[in-house]
Amino acid sequence: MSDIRNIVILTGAGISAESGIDTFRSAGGLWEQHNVEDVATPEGFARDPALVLNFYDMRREALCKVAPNPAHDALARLDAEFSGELLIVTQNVDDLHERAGASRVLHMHGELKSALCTSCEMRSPWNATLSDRPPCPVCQAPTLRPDVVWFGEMPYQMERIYRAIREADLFVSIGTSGAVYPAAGFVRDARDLGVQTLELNLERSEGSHWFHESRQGRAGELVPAWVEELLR
Ligand code: BV8
Repeated sequence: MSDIRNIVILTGAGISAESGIDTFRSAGGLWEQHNVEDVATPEGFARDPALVLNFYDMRREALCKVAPNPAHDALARLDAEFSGELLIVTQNVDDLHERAGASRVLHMHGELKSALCTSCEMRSPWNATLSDRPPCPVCQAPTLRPDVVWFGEMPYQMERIYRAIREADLFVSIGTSGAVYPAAGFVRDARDLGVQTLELNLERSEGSHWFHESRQGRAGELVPAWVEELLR
């Protein structure tokens, strides 16, 4: 591992599971409680904005009740101590990577703590609710939506992500089912470019067979052990 100079890490809901944030596809997960088409698509938002705004208000409010877990802490340690290039690409819309102290974080599916105005298209940091249709801090129109990438919408900063993967010598996927594209395809892009690939996940995922190495276990145990191994 000593010749590793450039790492891209992809994280999914599994890294936040031990912090008490529901994953999407595990038993009792978010997609069992809500119909994806109703709460995570532009069509669902157009059909019933109140339902969607309440869904994200509930998740935003839950953030203050959870804390980073040892997996987030280990990635923050890597961010602080690893002298090479590092990019943490997260599919998660929670703020636990940042609260653990990581700074090189890219939210490819947006963030609960950001609001997007559909009138002026400006983004504003947001910790409150949106279901009461507050005025946009920039243009005052009552047209704020969650700054979250829904199904059918283009994830954020894709060019920057693909450039980072091209330049990486290690791609690590942590806590994701490999069910949603384009994130689920990153391992294949990496592998086609000769990048070493490692998966850390509770169970085998839909993409496990694409990884050079796949370790099963809880992120709270696997990630600190992997970071220790890398930094030693
Ligand atoms: C796009 C934000 C194109 C919202 C999310 C057919 C084929 C291929 C693709 C498609 C297709 N039909 C449609 C598509 C495209 C679609 C897609 O991939 N659909 C899938 C269902 C087939 N993708 C899109 O629409 C994307 N956009 O393609 O745009 C485009 C092109 C041109 C112009 C415009 C557009 C956008 C997708 C983004 C959707 N938004 N999230 C929100 O959070 O509410 S998706 C959401 O689910 C997550 O963000 C994440 O990306 C995705 C997967 O979730 P995971 O993070 O993996 O969580 P999951 O519960 O699934 O798994 C958790 C894992 O953790 C499990 O494996 C579990 O074992 C593990 N785990 C649990 N506990 C632990 C653990 N691991 C370790 N430790 C533990 N303790």
